[in-house]
Amino acid sequence: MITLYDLDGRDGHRFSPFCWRTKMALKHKGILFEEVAVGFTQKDRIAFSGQTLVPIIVDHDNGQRRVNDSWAIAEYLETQYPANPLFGDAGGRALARFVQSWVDTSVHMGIFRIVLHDLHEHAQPADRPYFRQSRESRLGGATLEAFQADAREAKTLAAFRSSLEPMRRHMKGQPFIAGAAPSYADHILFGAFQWARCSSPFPVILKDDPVYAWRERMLDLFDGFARKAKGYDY
Ligand SMILES: N[C@@H](CCC(=O)N[C@@H](CS)C(=O)NCC(=O)O)C(=O)O
Repeated sequence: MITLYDLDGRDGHRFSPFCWRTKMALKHKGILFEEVAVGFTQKDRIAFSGQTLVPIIVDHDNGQRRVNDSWAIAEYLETQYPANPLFGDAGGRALARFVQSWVDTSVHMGIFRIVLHDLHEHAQPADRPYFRQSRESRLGGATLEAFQADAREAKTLAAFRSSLEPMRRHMKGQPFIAGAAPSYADHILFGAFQWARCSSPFPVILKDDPVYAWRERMLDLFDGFARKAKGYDY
């Protein structure tokens, strides 16, 4: 049994993209886990990990081992629980690493802008001043509202959707990033779309997009585990 520390939004919305990577990895491995939801400002509750971010796991079947950072967690799970591989071989791990670099930079930045104010509205009320202050200072002083509105302008939105073109082309030959079955690379990208889906009714991708069809396949995995999460259908 594993305990996962996840980010707590309002009314059961759990939108952290990095925690989604870990949740999908745990389901992929078939490992039982319980979730502990922690608000943005409840840093005291995760102080035991020696840092301030989620996801964090505690593995009760392995000496209460604690691991933080979604990539470190994926590697830990792969080593400790080799069944149902997340990466496959060294090439699969390298592919996942590349996908992570692409998602952490390009895809996250695009989605972040589009749902920024909705994220604020889906944070716990007590966490909203922290969220606003930390994100607005990261954005050089622009308000969340102004930044989100700008990202939803037709031109900016089209630029985001065209940034997904590598994935769109890749999907022509296969249903998942590494081939016939989902792998950790898929969970990384999927986390970004769950971030949007669990925090915003705004459709970041459209139904006629092959990326949408891939996201549907991901939502169906593990008996619709991610589809059941509190969010918005589009
Ligand atoms: N590189 C880390 C990033 C983790 C991260 O940024 N977590 C966010 C949630 S999505 C967080 O804990 N934010 C708390 C805060 O902003 O104070 C990973 O892959 O796990």
